[in-house]
Amino acid sequence: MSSVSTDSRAAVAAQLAEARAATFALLEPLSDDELARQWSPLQSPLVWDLAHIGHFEDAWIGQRVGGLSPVLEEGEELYDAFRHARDGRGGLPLLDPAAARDYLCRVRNRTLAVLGDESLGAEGDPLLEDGFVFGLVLQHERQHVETMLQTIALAGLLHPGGGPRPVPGSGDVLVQAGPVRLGADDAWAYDNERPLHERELAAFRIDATPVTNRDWVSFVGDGGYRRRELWSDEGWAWREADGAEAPLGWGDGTVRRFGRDEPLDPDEPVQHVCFHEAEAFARWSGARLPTEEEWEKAAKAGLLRGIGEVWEWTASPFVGYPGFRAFPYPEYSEVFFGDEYRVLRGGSWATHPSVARLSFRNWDFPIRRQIFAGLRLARDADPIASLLGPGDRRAALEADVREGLASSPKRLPPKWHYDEEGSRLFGAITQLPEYYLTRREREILEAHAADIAAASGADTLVELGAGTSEKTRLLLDALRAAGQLRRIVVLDVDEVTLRESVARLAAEYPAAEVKGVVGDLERHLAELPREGRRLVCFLGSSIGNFDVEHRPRFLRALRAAMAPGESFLLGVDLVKDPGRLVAAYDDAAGVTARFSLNLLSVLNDELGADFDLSTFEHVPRWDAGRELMDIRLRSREPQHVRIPALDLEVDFAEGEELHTEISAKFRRERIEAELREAGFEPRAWWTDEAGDFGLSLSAAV
Ligand code: SAH
Ligand code: AVI
Repeated sequence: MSSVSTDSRAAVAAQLAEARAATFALLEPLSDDELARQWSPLQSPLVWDLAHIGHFEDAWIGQRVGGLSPVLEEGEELYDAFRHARDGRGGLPLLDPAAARDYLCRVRNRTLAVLGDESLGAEGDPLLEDGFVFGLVLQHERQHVETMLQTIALAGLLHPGGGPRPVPGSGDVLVQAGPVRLGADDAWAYDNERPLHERELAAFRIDATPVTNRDWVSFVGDGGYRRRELWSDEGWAWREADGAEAPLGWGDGTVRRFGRDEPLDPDEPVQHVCFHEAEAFARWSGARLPTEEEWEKAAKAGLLRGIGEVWEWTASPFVGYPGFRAFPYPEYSEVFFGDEYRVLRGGSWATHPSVARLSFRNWDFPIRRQIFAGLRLARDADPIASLLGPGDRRAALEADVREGLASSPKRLPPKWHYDEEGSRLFGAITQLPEYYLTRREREILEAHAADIAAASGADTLVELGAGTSEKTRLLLDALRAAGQLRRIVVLDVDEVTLRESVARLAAEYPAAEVKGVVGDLERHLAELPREGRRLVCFLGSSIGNFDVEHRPRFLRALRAAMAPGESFLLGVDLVKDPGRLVAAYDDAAGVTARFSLNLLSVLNDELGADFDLSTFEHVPRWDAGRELMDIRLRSREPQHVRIPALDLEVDFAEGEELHTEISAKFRRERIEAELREAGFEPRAWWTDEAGDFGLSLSAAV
């Protein structure tokens, strides 16, 4: 501290005096009995905190820096925080309040003497650099004032009180992907805030304001504390054991504050909730807790309001930053690292500003609610991940069209039917009297969704070629009813339909995390999200649209993307009377024909082709040998088609057919053999009453 001027010594002394005045003022109204009582196993007796403040100061300044012997012989034994757990401190032979105050004064006199010593810091002790050790002692005392205030609140002792100021809710903000500088290198920053370092974060959304009492009232009213699916296993175990039905201190429209029942202010940030409650609330809101990195990035960018009203739970466990070095002693932070604690950020109304810096990391057990803690919600920036961006989609379409129209016979892959209009037309097909597939599959799901939920034990439903996920609701409802549903992932090539579907699913299943993946089943199975225990569904007999020779490859790729024990639910249309099959693909209203022709519209729209749709006709045939519907578009006349985007010109002879789709029909033995071949073990098989459609549930083995 030799580099520190007399002025800064005076400033440190003034800050020490101010902190001490606050400590004494806080306890002044309380009787000796109130100070000495162990009010809760969670908190030390107030008189312990008081003397502990003196002990900490003496240990670091008088003893460590000044080289003096302890002011109190038994100080270490009684007041070292690691000697006795909080709940045992009431039974110790503690100093009485008067003696504790006297102890603090004697320690302080020595501190001031050390601070005034002109030779201080001459030997370059890192503890003294920029007066670090004085900052340590100061912040420690300020933090204990907050801890003591928690005890006073918990004990219901009458006190001038205080609480968070109202911060009316005001929507969320988008934080763009990019780097953030985390931590601090300020002279008085703690070791756990160091080193200052940079991290890349994905884009996210975060609420501008903390969750309010108004929000929490809705959560309680919606059965938030009774709905198992909103809680983690650990969180539910806590809720069951504690019996919590609302934040600590809530009555009927009131909140108990320092021994008084006050009306609940709807605009105040909620406080006295534990991490588990915060997490359940976030899930109920269709959101999540921010990570501490996200919180710090948004806070440092000045995007957050209401910081410093309540500590805010984050999703982050308390761990050291890369390059962490314990200083000045491992017991400050390092011994708490691990996944037992969760980080809280920001500071509460009871936190002194010298502690409530944006890089400050508080931590506590996830079950603690006596702290002045609330939360703020965050969300992924976009629930849709695109593996098939506009560029990729275009490149794939171009390659398929170039190759397909150059081959003989001409052909195009069926996936290109599905732009927004194609998906709409498919929706119309499912309503046609001739198209029994959707209704039959729904009938099976109505009868067996609960069996499927139970047999799969899944907490995550992944749907391939999801479309609007209409029938899938039956499975989702069954998973939800069983208290299993955590996550929904829907994959489709059609981004427009997928986005709408994800928004609706998120609204209908607020307790689940909903993700959409824009992707191609033939290319992107390996990139499916892997979280949770998954039930992968491929419904509607869409597997029948793959080329026969691609089916084993698809099933093998899917198996490779799954973990043993995960489940696969596959819907297949069964071989039946050809008359009914052809009718299903050649409906009287002509909807299927429009669906088929839409493939040419996609080429016109996206590649500037000049197909005249009226010169092609929809031709569905039953291929009895291969047991599949073979669907083509036949040119009614000789014609010449231009596709400018590909610099391609194509001729069609009169009657020439373009292969657009097959729709294979199945028999149980055959599809089960194919599943086995790919590494699945068929576990259950159901059909509708009429035996038109089959649903197979298998396990990845
Ligand atoms: N599963 C729904 C929808 C079936 S329609 C049901 O059972 O009713 C087929 C769906 O698969 C469409 O939404 C289409 O966009 C999608 N699809 C077709 N080929 C695909 C492919 N290769 N990759 C991803 N999705 C595909
Ligand atoms: C999506 N797929 C299962 C439908 C089917 O039945 O093969 C597509 C379809 N094509 C014409 N009509 C329906």
